[in-house]
This record gives sequence, C-alpha cells and structure tokens, in this order.
Amino acid sequence: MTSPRVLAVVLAGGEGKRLMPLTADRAKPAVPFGGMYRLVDFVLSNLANGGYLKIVVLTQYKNHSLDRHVSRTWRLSAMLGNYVTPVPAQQRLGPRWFSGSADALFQNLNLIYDEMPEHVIVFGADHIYRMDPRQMVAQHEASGADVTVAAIRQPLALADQFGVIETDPAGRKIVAFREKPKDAVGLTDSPDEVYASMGNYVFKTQAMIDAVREDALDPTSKHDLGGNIIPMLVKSGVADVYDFANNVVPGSSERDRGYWRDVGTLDAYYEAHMDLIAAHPVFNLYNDRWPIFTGHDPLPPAKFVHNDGDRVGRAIDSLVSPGVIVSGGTAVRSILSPKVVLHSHSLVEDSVLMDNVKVGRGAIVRKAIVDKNVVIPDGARIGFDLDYDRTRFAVTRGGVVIIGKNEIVDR
Ligand code: ADQ
Repeated sequence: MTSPRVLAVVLAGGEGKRLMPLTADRAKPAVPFGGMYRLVDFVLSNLANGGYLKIVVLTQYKNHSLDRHVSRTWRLSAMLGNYVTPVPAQQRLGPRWFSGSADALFQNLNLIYDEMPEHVIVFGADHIYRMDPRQMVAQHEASGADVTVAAIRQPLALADQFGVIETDPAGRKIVAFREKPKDAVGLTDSPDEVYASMGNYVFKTQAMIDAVREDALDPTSKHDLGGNIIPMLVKSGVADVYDFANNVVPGSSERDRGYWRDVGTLDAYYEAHMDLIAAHPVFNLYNDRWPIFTGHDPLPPAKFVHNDGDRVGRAIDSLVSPGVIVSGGTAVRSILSPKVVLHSHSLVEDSVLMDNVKVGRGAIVRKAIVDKNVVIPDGARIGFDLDYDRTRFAVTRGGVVIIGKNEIVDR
C-alpha cells in the first residue's frame, strides 16, 4: 500500500503570555530550548523524521525570529517537492489578523487546495516530545475517522489547561471533548488523571475544510480548534482518539518513551530543561535514530581553560554548546547555550543560560534562566536573595529567577 498524500500544518502562532519575559519579543515557538534548539524544532523534527516533508508553519505574533529560524534552518529540497514554509498572519485574507487556530486554517485553505492532500496533519508547536506521526496517520487511515486527536494522560489538577477527552468503552471513539473544563472528573481507572488532547490532529482533508468553513460562518464561535472544531466533529460522531502511549519512536528506550511536556509556564519550561541533564535523562537528545534538527552559524568547539590554583574551568552534569568558553569558572547541572562565557571563579548552578550570556569574575548564578546577551557583572549574586531578586527580575512560584533578554544586571 502506498502512503497517503499528507500535508502538515504547524500552528506556531502562540503568544506564550505565561512565558514572559522570554516571549517579550519572540513568539512562543521561537523560544530557545536545550541550548541549541527552539521549541518549533521538536514538532518539525517529528514530522521530518516521519517523512512528512510538505509543511506550512502558520505564524502570527512577533514572528520575526521564528520566520528567520524556520526559513534559514528548515530548507528542504525544493527539487523533490519538499518544503517548510513559514506563513505569517499578515499575508492572509482581509484586513484583520486571524483570531483562533481554526481561523488560521480557514484563512489558509488555499494552501490545502494547492496540495490536494488526502489528509492534513495539524500539530501545535509548543511541546517537547518525540512522536512518530506515521503511526497516528496509519490509525487514522485505517479507521476512516474524520479527525483523529492525539491524547495523553495528564494530572486532573491540570485539566483546565487542556482539551479533556471522554471515549467509548473501547477507548477509540471520542464521545465528549471539553476545552479546558473547570469541573473535570478523573478517569475511572485512575481518578487523579484525565485524558488530555495534545493539540495534535490528523484530519480527512474534506472534513477539515467543511468544518472550518462552517465555523467561519458562526459569529458566536471563537474559531478555535479545541474549543469549536473538535467538539463539532465529535457531535457528528466521527472523531477518534490516538493514544500517545502506543507511539514507539525508533531508538527510544523504556525510560524516555511517552515523554511529552507542555512548556506553557516558566516553571514547566525550567523543569523540562532539568529533564535533559540527568545522567540517564527522561528525554534523550542523543537518539540519533530520531534526531532533533536545528541550525546555527558555524561556531568553534566549546573550550575549558584555566585549571590552576583555586581556579577551575569545568562543567559537571551539564550540557555545553559550541562556542562556549569556560575560563576558570564552574557550571553544575546547567545548560550553556552557544557563546556563553564563564569567567574565573564564577559558579553557575541549576541554571539555563541562553546564547551569548557572559558571567563575570566571581559571579554566582543559582536556579536562574538567563536570556540572550545578558552580562552578569563581576561578583554579582543571582538566586541567593529571592526577595531582592524579585525587586529587579521575575521570580517564578518555583523560585526560578528569570532575567530577560538584554536586561542590565547590577551587582
Ligand atoms: P492551547 O495551547 O491553549 O490548547 P492554543 O492557544 O489555540 O491552544 O494553541 C494551540 C497551538 O496553536 C499552539 O501551538 C499555538 O502556538 C498555535 N496557535 C494558536 N492560535 C494560533 C493562530 N491564530 N495561528 C497560528 N497558530 C496558532 C491546545 C488545545 C487543547 C490541548 C492543548 C495541548 O486547544 O485542547 O489540550 O493545546 O497543549
């Protein structure tokens, strides 16, 4: 059997308000992650590894760095008919920008007509995970459903952040879908969990076109996929669930199977980083049978210098990117992005330093996320006195200090 023709649409218009200040001047899917990546690289890598190489990326808010990253990094062979194309909201129909995700699809129906696929994959761009989308498409094709929604068990306490799914007893057909309900109840076999939509869908093309067109005519609709389109298709009785627990990615291990993180808040974003640095991480960046692709300017290798007297240039339980110079400073349980410099006697612990952060002599940084280009002056203390830090930076509920891009830091 030949594979069906599939077009992939990546929804990358999220504003990411809860990730402020990291989203002050970049869209959420463009937020850096894991030293070398941006959030959007995870979904694009999943699609590319699955062989889905016709991809449009719908962007919206503050899309400059996102568009630049996608068009520079994700250049596929046009000769073979492959593409990853960012489509900014301004280029779409009419004077208004689109509102919800269903409106984004509606305004881009021309891209669907151009390609005439049999199925349309619509995936979000805000998650850290590995998934083989071919397995979901195969189920969708075999069942003949109009839409198949990927789902994962999540804590009941988080139900109001997700689309919550109820299935028939066989666990296949969706009988109810409620977007971010405040009164969700747990699963019968696990009262502290709900079955949550991952915001990843596979549609039969015509079913999707009909649904978003009908929705566009409804003045009361929020034009949201989770809030409007999926409930509409559930009512017509042709919506199925795809259980992410059944997805097996080549090269994955028992440990990292089923890993999926919604990094919607700063604490979740921080925790997902900490997931990377354990000796046997629950999310393994080193699975080369399902690589996470990204792109960077060519940079020299990371360098560790000055290990004399009381100075030590070293990194322990950390990820260290190209272009980093650890010059007589120490990093522990931290992520150092390209071009970070740690000067003599500095100490960085349990922290995420983004591109080009400079840590001065004797400075100490603890449990912090430091955005691009920030200079931590000699002798500064970050993450020691959270009351003081709160007067100058954001500090999360979990006690993580966040220093925004280009912010000036005093000692
Ligand atoms: P949310 O993430 O809250 O819930 P939404 O804000 O619509 O829903 O974002 C979904 C995806 O679409 C994100 O990747 C976002 O970047 C993007 N997006 C949003 N509006 C867009 C627009 N106008 N144009 C382009 N892209 C846009 C969704 C589902 C829930 C599900 C969670 C899982 O609605 O049912 O449980 O994802 O995290």
